[in-house]
Amino acid sequence: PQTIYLSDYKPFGWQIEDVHLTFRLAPETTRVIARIHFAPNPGAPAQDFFLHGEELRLIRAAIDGAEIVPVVTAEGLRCPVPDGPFLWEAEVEIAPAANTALEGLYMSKGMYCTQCEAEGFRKITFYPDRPDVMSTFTVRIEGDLPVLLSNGNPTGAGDGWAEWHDPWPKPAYLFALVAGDLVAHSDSFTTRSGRAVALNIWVRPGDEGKCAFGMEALKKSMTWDEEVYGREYDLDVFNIVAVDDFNMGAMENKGLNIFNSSCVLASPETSTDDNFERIEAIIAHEYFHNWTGNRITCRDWFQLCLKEGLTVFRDSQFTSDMRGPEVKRINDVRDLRARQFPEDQGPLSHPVRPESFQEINNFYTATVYEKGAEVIGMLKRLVGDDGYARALDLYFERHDGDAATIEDWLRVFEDATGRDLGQFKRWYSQAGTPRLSVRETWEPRAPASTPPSRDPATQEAPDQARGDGRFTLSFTQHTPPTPGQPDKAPQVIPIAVGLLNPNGDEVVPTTVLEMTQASQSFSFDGLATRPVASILRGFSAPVVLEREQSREERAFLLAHDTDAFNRWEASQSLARDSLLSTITDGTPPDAAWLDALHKVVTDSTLTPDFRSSMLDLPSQGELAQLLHRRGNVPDPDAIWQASEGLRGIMAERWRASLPALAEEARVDAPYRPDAEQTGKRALGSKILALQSRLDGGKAAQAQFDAADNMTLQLTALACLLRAGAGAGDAALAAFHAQWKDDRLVMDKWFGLQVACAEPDTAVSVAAALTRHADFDWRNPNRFRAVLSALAGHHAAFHAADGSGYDLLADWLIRLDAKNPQTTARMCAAFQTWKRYDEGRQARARAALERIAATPGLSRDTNEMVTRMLT
Ligand code: HT7
Ligand code: ZN
Repeated sequence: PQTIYLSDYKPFGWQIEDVHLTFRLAPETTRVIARIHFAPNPGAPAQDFFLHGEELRLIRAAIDGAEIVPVVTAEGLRCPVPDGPFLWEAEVEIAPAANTALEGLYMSKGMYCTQCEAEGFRKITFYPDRPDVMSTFTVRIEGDLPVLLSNGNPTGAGDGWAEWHDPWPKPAYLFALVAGDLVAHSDSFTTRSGRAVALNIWVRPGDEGKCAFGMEALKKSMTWDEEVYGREYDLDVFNIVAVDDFNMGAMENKGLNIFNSSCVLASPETSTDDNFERIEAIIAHEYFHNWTGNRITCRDWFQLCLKEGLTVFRDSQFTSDMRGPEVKRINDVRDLRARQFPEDQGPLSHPVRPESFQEINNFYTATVYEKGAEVIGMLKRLVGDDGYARALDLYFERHDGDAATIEDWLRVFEDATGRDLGQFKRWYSQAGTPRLSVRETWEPRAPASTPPSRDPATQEAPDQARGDGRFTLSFTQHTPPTPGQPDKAPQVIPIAVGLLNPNGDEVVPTTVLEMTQASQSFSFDGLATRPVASILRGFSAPVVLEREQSREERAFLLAHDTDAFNRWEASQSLARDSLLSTITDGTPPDAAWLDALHKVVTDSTLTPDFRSSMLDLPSQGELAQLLHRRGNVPDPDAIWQASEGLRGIMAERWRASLPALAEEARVDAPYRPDAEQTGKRALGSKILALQSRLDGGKAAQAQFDAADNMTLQLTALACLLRAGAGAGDAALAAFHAQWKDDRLVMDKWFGLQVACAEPDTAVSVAAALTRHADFDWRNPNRFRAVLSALAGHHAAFHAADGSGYDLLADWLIRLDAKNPQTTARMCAAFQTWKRYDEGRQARARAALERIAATPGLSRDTNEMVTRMLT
C-alpha cells in the first residue's frame, strides 16, 4: 500500500469555477452527471490531469463538448486536457444499495445519503477529491422520494426533482445529498445581522417526537457562536438529517449536517442524561464547523487537527458555558486519559499533525481531536484570553475562504500577540505524552542576596502571609520514544500552579509557569510558611505529572484546594495508589482517603455533579496503563478484583450515609436534562450502585419499577445486572418487552449486558448476543453496542484464555469485507496488547495475525494491524 507524506504536498494543477451535478436516483443504478469548469491553477507545478474515482462505471466523458476516452484505473482517471479553461462532463453509474462501506452515496433503510469525508466523493463522480480544491456547487436531484436535499439553499423543486445551490466554495468532502421519506421538525433562527434561517431536523416518520432537544441545542449553538466568537450562520437554511447506518457520530456538510441517529434523537423516556449531554455537544461541534472547517478548511488531510482540534476546543468551551466548567474539565481529562493516553503511549502513537499515512480514515483519532484541542487550550493559556480573541479574529479575517495549514494558524497567534511560537509548534510534530516530574524545596529564610531564580514566578504573597521564605518548584520534562521518533526535544509546557497555606488559605493564586527547557526551576518568595503546592491546575497541559507527594498533602488538597480539578485529581491520585497497593501486595484500601472522600461526597455545599465525579474511580484500563508505566505487568483479573473489592468496602464503610445521599439526589420535578438535574441523577446512580452491593438490588429494583425516564431505568438495570445471581433477569426481559421496537434503546440493551457481566461470563454473553435475532451486525451502532462493550470490559477482553481477543477478531474479519472504516477503528482495541503477560501477548498476537492474514483485507484494517504488530 502507498504511503502519503506531508512533505510531498503539491497544489492541484487546476482550479474549479463551478460544479453542476445531476443525480438520477435508483438503488442499483444511480446516474451522476457532472459538468465542471476547470481553469489552470497559475500557482501549481506542471502535472498530468488526474481525477480521483473509485467504483464508478464511466458511461461518457467529454471535454468542451467533444467525447473522450480517458484511461481509467481503480484509483481514478487520466486524460489530456486543453492548456486553458475547459468544461469537463462525465456521466457515471453507481450502486448506492450495494454500498455497505457507508462512504460515498449509500442507502440506509430506503433512504439515500452520503458521507464524503475524508475521501468518499470519489465514489460519487470523478473529481480532484482533495480539500484544497474548492468550488461552488449546484445540484439537481431526480428521484421518486418526497424529500430531496443537498447543500446550500433550495433554488427550485417539482414533482420528483429538486435543485440546490451552495454559494460558498467548498471542498468535495463537504458535499452531501439526502433523499427519502422524511419528516421535519422545523424552527427558525434570526442571526444578529437579521438573516432569517429556516432550521429543520429531518427524521424517519415516527421519530419526530425526538427532535426538540436537538433543535434547542442547535439554536443555543448558533447564539453562542455569535456571542463568543462573533460568527454568524451564512445560508437561508440549516438542515440536519438523522441516519441509522453511519460510521461515526455526525458530519458537518455545508448546510446539511448528517447525524448518526444516536447523536441527535432524544427523549426523556429513551435517552439518558449522558445521551442528552453528548447530543448537545455534537450538534454544537458540527455547527461550529461551519466556520472552523467549512469557511476555513484544511489544505490537506495532514492538517486535520486544524479543524478538528479547534472545533473540539470550541465545543468544550460551549459545554462548559452550558453546564459548568468544573465537571466538564474533569470529564474531558478522564476521556483524554482513557482514549488518548493509550494511543500516545503505544504502537499507534502519532503526532497531532501526522507526517504520513496510508489511509486517512485511520487518523480521525483521539490524538488529532482531543490532544489537538488540548494544544489549543495551552495556546490560550499562554497568550491569555485577550490574545486568543485577537488571534481568532485575525484567523477568520485572514483565512476566510482558505484551505489553511497549522503554519497559518500559528502565524495568526504570532502576529496577534507578538510571541514566537517556534518551540510551541513541537506539540504538533512530536508524538507521545511528556512526563513532567517535580521536586520541591523550601528555604524558610531565603537570604536577601540569593540571586533570583532563573524564572521568577513574580508572585508575592499577600500581606498576612508574608515572610522571608522561598518555595521552589524544580521541574524536569521527558517524552519517551514513540514509533519513528526516538528522541524528543523539550516542549513548552504551561504549568498552572497555586499555593495554599497549611490552614487552607490560598497564598498564591493560580499562576501559569512557562516551562521551555528540559529542567527548570521557579521560585515563590516572601512566604511565611511552607506552602502546599497545587500543580497542573485545571490539567493545564496534557502530560503525566510524576510527583512524590505525601498522602497527607494529597488529602489536604482533596479537602482544601480551590481548584476543583486538582481536588478531584488529589482524590484520583490517592485512589490510584490505594488500588495499586491492593493489586500488587493485597494492602487493604486507604482508610484515610476513604474518610476524606466521604467528607466531600457528603458535603451538601458542593454541587451534586462534582460530588458524583469525586466518586469516579480510576478505570481498570487506566490502572493497567499505570502499572505498565511503573514497570509492572498488569494482571487484569487482579485489577478487576481490587476495583470491585474497593467498591464493596466503600459501600460497607459508608452504609449509614447512603440513604440520606440517595434522598438528596432525588429529583422531584418533571424530567429536564439540564446540568442541575443531571448532576443529581449522576450522584444518585453512584449511590444506588453502592446500595446494590448491600441490598442485593432491592433499591435498584424499586427504581427500575418506578422509573419514568431512561436515566433512572438504565442505571437501575445496570445495578441489577451487576448484582448477579439472576437479580437482573426479570428487569432485562421487561426492558426488552418495553423497548424491542426502539433501535437506539435496544443498542443499550445489547451493550449493557456485556458491560455489566462478570469477567468470566462477559465473552460468552457477548457471543450469545451476536447470535440474537436482532443483532444486525451490518449496522455500526449495533455492532459497536456488543463488540465495543466487550473491548471496553477490561478483564473480559483481556481474558487469559484469549477468548475476548478471538471473538473480537472473528467479528472484525467478518465486518472488514463490508465496512473497512468501522472495522479499522475498532481494531484499536488491541493497541495495548504488549503491556500484558506472555500468554496474553501470544493470544493477542495470534488474533492480530489472523486479521492481517485475511484474504482481501482492506487497506484501512491492514494499516492498523500492521502498525500494532510492528
Ligand atoms: N468531520 C467528521 C469526521 C468524519 C466522519 C464523520 C462521519 C462518518 C465518517 C467520517 N469520516 C470523518 C465528523 C466531525 O469531526 O465532526
Ligand atoms: Zn469535527
